[in-house]
Amino acid sequence: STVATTLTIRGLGKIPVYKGDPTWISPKIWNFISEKAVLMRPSAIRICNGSWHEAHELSQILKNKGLLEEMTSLENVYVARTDPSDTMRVEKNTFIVTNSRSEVQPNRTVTISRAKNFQSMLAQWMSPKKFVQEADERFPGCMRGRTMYVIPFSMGPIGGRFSKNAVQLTDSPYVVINMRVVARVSSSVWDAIGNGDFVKCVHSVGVPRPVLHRLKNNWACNTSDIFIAHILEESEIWSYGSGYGGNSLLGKKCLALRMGSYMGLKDGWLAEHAAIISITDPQDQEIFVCVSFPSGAGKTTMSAMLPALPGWKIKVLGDDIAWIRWKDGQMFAMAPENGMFGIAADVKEDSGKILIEALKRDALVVNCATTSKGRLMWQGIEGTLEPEETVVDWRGETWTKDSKSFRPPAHPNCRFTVYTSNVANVHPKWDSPCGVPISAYIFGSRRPDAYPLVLETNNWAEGVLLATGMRSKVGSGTDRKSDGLVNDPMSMRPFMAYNFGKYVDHWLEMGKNREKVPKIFHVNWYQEDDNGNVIWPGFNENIRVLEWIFNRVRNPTDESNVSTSVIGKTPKSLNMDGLPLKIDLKKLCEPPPTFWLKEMAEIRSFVNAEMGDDKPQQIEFMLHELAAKL
Ligand code: SPV
Ligand code: MN
Repeated sequence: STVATTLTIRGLGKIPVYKGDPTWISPKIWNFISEKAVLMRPSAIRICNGSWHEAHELSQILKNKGLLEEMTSLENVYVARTDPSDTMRVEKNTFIVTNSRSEVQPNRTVTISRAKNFQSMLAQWMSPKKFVQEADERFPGCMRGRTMYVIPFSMGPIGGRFSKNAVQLTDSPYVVINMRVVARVSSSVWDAIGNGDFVKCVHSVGVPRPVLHRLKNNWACNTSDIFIAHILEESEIWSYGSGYGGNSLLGKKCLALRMGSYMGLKDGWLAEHAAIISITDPQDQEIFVCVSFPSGAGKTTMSAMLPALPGWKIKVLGDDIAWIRWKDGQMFAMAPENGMFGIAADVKEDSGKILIEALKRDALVVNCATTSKGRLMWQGIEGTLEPEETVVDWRGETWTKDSKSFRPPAHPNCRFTVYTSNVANVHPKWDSPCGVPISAYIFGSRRPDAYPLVLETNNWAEGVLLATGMRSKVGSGTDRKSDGLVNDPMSMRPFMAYNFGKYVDHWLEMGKNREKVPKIFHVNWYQEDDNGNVIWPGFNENIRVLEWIFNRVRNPTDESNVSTSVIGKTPKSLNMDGLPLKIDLKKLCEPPPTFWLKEMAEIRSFVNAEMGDDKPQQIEFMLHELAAKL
């Protein structure tokens, strides 16, 4: 690139500034940039503008360095293979920094033995003092010999009344090309910020030059030293050591969920780990719903669903994050993201048609395999391989279809980055600055046990209570490993940013004193029989459950297809037209009598441990009341 300007930064000296014009940037923002440049000591600065030209140029540079493979049979599709140690979110080194511990961890007046060595599975707290120590061990000089990219971005449409502006500094051009897909990256964000607030994001892969060790797959990372911190009061996010999505695309989990949920607490809204979709029936009636499943439990799949029942349509506004607030007497959900970062592994040609199609142009894929025909490959679609077609797997090793030692071609957390607007079933209102009015909130977990296929909770508060107790089998996107069920309240366990009792209280408050409160449903596509086989076909057949939900929302007084229990309502029947399997709906929807009693006991012990004295009275009251009724 040609040098646009040479600037002198006090404390750093002369530094070339490539591309963008620094005079666009207000002094307040420039202070942030120059201060961090002095700390991290890059050899150049590049001000990004989010253009196609910029993405193309960076992609070609990365391709020439062997970091990206360009898919010859597809249009503007690139594949990255990471260092095998940098493939997922790292929960264990993710922290929330606040002055007082109790803003993040539960208060406790009574010391019970359990509380003494209590290790929260939700947000981890760090003191500002400890943060300074940890940051001092990592960030000084961490960008030596590298270019520092300055990314102006907005979560939500640029200038939108509920959008949040931010600037991310990074030494990873790979992060730049991904960020411009998942967030709105543009020079107009400088104007949107003006002299106002913005979230300050600092990211480094932690590999200053000269590099003294051999990089794996040309992928720079420092995974033994990963550190991700959110300073809530300062609106600052610091991330070190990883180039993987959730650790490095700071607009996503760090800003739109963790920082966002804290902003929402103060301003009366919610930032949630949920897809936003619309369901349209054969009569062209449409409802909007939020769908909150834990990581790797099918939000993206559901967002791109091609319903098995004729005449029904699913459209997507966002597949991962929803910002929710009241407006004009209705609960609105807005998608802050510009793109999707979904799991590619196991996406199949039939059930995943829309996603397969979306991956044919303008996509980035990480840790999949590629074939000698210039195609993408992962487990689930090996059947499409031609006899002579060879595969280079995600580790960079070559295989053929008949290799005896055929291994999974892709990492189980192999992911793609695509523009929401490139997905065939995108909703025309997907980038509305206020979002859409939702009439139902659907929580779901991955549970092999008897948790019902679908349950309409009795009211907002009880729906929230059950969401508080959500447990699920963990997916492949995180360093947390477990064979059993892991608590994942509201699908937010890895993204919780403040005191859990306050968080649940905020949820309860959101549903109080309102006329039109969305119904809360819980679903479970993953019930298994005694042999460990799932007993519900899932995927595009889930429309049969959505049809029931749709009818419950549209005709709440029609109770003809409803079985009522203490916990809530379940369907008496579902539309099974065209389904070749015999479905035992009773088994799917009616757990044995002791099930809910045990479930309430689990919820009770979880909230006692994770909320301490901050447990909302209403939670205690509902647990008591439901247990009595059961
Ligand atoms: C998740 O793990 O929930 C994701 C992927 O959506 S990441 O952005 O990496 O967290
Ligand atoms: Mn997610």
